[in-house]
Amino acid sequence: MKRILEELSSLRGSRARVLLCDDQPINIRLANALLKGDYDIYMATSGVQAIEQCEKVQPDLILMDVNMPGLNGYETCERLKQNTATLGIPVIFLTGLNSEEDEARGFDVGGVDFISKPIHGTVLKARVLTHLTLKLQSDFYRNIAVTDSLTGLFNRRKFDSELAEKWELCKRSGQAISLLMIDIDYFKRYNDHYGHQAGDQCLAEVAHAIRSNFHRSYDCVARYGGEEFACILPMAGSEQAIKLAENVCQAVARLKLPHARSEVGPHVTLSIGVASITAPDPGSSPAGLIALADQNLYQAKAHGRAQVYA
Ligand code: GH3
Ligand code: MG
Ligand code: MG
Ligand code: MG
Repeated sequence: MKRILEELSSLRGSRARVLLCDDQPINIRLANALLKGDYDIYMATSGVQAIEQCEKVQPDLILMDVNMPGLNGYETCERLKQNTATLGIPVIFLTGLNSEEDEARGFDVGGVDFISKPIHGTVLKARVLTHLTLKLQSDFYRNIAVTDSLTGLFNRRKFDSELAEKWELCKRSGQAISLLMIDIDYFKRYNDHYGHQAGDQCLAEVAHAIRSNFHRSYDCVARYGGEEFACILPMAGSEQAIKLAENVCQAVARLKLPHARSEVGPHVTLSIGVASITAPDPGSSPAGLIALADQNLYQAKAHGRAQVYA
């Protein structure tokens, strides 16, 4: 088990993070002494502090006391499970309570395990290791499920679910949403001239340059298919979307990737179709937004490529 966790930690490039939450510093010290050799430890002495820490450091596991002044451990766990940003963090209760009802309540509010004090070091360490391994494994597979392996961008599956979600969000809140459809110009010729492996390398570099223009956490940049990319910009109107699209073109131009067979210049260029909706109509679906971005991409190609069309 330990080897698997070490492998998963090294794959993601950071040690597992454990948050210790207990109102008694002596209990935190005890658990810390047992775990600090293997994990990065964070501490909280109240439920409110634990919630703050969760949002800040995204721990992989919480050891949670139950009896605490203010929010108790059960209430804290319930709050964490109501927030999409923290609901995936497993909670192990570590408490002086030991009745069947107490334990059942712990599972009821979303805990994954329940350990009654006094602490037995080897058992605590084994349970922590088990739950951390499950957590990092699940993160690993979830990550693979949404990532395009060549470019590191989100994949088409994630794009589809993000668009549906962000469309509904903008519909409910009456806000604008924009979409960029991006296509590399004359890419078939690039492959023919430089070879498929160089083509792959080019796709990865272009993807990285595209990504570097997006700084809002809720923007989604995806590989839509082949040499096409798509970006969802929730809460962004046409002006902002066009500006971003221009920036994306310039970022790729700055790479100066040689393209001897392109008809629009000596370097790799992009054509981008931009579509924006001021506020999605009730009952509407995002299919119209995709169709519009596609049409505008076609226009960008027809008007000579290496340009943004909105
Ligand atoms: P246009 O300017 O009209 O977009 O021309 P194009 O040649 O870019 O468009 P076309 O759709 O004819 O060709 C796209 C090419 O992209 C064909 C395909 O070989 C290449 N391609 C798609 N996916 C990959 C990939 O993963 N790796 C590599 N190397 N090439 C890919
Ligand atoms: Mg306590
Ligand atoms: Mg294409
Ligand atoms: Mg193309």
